[in-house]
Amino acid sequence: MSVIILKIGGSVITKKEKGMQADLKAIKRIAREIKEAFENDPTMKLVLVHGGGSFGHRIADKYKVHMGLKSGKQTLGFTKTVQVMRKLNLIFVEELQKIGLSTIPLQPSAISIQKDIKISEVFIKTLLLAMNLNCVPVLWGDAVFDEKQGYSILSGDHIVTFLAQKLKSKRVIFGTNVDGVFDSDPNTNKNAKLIRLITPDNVDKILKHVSGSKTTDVTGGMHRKILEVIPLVEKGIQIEIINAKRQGYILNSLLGNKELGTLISA
Ligand code: IP8
Repeated sequence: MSVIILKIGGSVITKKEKGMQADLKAIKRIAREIKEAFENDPTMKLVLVHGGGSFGHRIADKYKVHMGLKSGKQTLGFTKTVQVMRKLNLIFVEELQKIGLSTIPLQPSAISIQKDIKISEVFIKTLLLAMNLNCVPVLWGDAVFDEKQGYSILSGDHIVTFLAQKLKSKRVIFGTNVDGVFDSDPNTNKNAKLIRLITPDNVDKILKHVSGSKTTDVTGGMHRKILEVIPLVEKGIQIEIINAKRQGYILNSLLGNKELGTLISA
């Protein structure tokens, strides 16, 4: 049974415009959808990853944690970034546990390190043991120790691409706050069309129209996400980008519907 990796974007579970605030309504709905997916398929193997949203990105940006250690003043910011992400994760995992999902938080900054902003080590055994006991591991974008730079940001997307390969996953779902990848910016062009399929052959053309993130985002937006997953696609992993703000989309994609957003596949 192949593992599904589901990343829930920080923009889905936090309110970006309102300081540091979790979107409890969205988290509760997502929890229900995941629960229903398990009721439909109790053998499903799932790993959850969530992003930083208004919790991690602003504080990381304030102290320039993503630039690595340049001045000692940043170190407090590094520890604060870890702490706010723990807070967001606590809220997220608590809601999942409340409705009966055995979710186990695995703090990325405690089980992994980077070297020059690339994952160099992850203590993956904890995750495997958790899954053997039918627990759903929950990881998140975090500030982590970096062997070269002191510390750096490990984005949730990067965790996803790393785990997808390690766990030989066949499907990765990115639950974002947009319907998928568009051929132009849907915020400025009302005729923008949703691209249903991206392949390694058409990706360069598509990337010319895809921008980064519009809000404070120290790890880049959709552009970088697509670039990062192409090597996975070439290894036969299917990537789906869906709008996790839409009711039922997480449930339906977990149940196997691949036509909800943009599919990136060979
Ligand atoms: O939102 C970044 O994770 P992402 C997390 O998945 C932090 O890119 C701490 C900024």
